[in-house]
Amino acid sequence: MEDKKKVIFSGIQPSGNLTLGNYLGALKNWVALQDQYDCYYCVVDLHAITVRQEPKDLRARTLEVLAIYIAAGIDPEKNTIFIQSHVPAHSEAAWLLNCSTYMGELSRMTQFKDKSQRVGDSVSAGLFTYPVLMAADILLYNTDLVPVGKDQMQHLEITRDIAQRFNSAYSPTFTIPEAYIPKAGAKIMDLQDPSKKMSKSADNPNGFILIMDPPEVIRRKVSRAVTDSIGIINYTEDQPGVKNLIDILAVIKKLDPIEVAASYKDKGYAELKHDVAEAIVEELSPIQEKVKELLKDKTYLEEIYKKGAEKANYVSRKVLRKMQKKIGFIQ
Ligand code: AQP
Repeated sequence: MEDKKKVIFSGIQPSGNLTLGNYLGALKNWVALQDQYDCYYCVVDLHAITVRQEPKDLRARTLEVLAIYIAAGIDPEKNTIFIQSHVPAHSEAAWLLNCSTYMGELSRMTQFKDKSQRVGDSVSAGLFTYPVLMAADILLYNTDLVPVGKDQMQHLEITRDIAQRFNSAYSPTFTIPEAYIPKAGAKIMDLQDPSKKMSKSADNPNGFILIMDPPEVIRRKVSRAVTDSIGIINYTEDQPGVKNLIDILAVIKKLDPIEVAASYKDKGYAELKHDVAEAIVEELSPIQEKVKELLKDKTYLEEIYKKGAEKANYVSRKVLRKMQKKIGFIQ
């Protein structure tokens, strides 16, 4: 009998247009993993509303993210691709897990600290409990591996803690998931402030490259990327802007960043930026074409997310029932 494949769960929020960071840190790895694992790739719209979204934009972006998944190479025949709000078990399990989560541990989450500062007084309770919803997403599928960028590591650790707490308070219920952090591309930095990660909701659009940015915009943003006045290309933390450009080039070209840096030893920043921009354009152009095609065929996209929701509902409902039973709810 064939061995059961290990399970992967991951998702991206339609909280803005997807960036090169989302692509290199998450999506590109999802594609590489799809043959080996039983993968659930979700558009996490419930997460997106932890920060206020314009309904019309949220609708459009949710479909665009789905189209980007497929255009990037995630095969809908091999993977379960779905929209989070179509699977009510996520919200229900999140409530149950909220009751096994401590305020103290949620207060330590750096994403909450960063984002709540940006939002100011109107910070939602949802933003605070975001990691619990993420734990529900992962645990409902008995996930073994979660491919994420480095920024999500803390959320994965709290997921493991919540799962272990639930398992020991009741009885073994959840698989304890592991993070799958890519060796390269795990943290792409903001082009204008390389001390911050590249983020789709950053204030300065010159800091991020969008997957759907046209070639001339990509070239312009890369040419304006902040570097330094050292003038020599090295791969070091002391030159975070240059290091970030080398990282981007290395991940796209599947090369070692130190070797990339060495090959630019006698070259200038302008040449490095030119090559980085061209590599990004070459990588993203075919994806952009496919996304545009896919968005013209809403019926096809609907077929995919409906089929995905059917499978995800079936699998997650079983785990939710198990949780409810163990907690002591009458079935
Ligand atoms: N800069 C990055 N480098 C590498 N990986 C990244 N990811 C995000 N930014 C980078 C990875 O993309 C996946 C989806 O992230 P998300 O959209 O669910 O939320 P996020 O991590 O909060 O991403 P953003 O772009 O910063 O969104 P906003 O601005 O809405 O908060 C995750 O696997 C993440 O690690």
